[in-house]
Amino acid sequence: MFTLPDLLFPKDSMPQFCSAETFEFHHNKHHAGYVSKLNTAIERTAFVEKDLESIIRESYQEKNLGVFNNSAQHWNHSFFWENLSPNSTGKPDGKLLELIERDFGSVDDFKSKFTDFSTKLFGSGWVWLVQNSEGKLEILPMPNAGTPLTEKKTALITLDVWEHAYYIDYRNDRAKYIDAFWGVVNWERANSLVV
Ligand code: MN3
Repeated sequence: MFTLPDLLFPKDSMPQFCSAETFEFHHNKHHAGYVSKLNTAIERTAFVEKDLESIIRESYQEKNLGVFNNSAQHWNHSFFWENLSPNSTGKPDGKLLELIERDFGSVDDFKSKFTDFSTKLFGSGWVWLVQNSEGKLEILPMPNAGTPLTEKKTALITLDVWEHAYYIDYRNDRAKYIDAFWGVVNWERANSLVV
């Protein structure tokens, strides 16, 4: 049985990005819903014995969307919470900074490209900063429950652009939500994931 992970920050600690009400709904209703549907979907199947990443990869291969969507949404949301911090340093550092400058030119160029993909992703989905198998950074916009686990790429940063992530605070203004995201990115955690 999978369980909903606790948030590592108080729900009212990032009002400049999302209100406590948004975190409450997003975590306790949406994320919890995926966990609960995942548990139901894998009941009495061979998936019960497997870890989350194997379930995501195998259900994707088998086009078992009921299992894939809920398992990937569970993993994506768990990753998303950890890449937010009320004590964001505001800019990348270390190896991550070097790679961003190498592969995008500058931090500003990276942010503007990521912002552009996030603004233009049609419908619901996720935008990821990933590292591919050659070590190069890429921005991956992925619809619905899309996750870099199926692409064998290492996730470094993600932004949830499903409407449920911002509608309470921003209504339909996704651009304003994306702009506020840059103030709460947990760059230290992203840097620690660089291969
Ligand atoms: Mn979400």
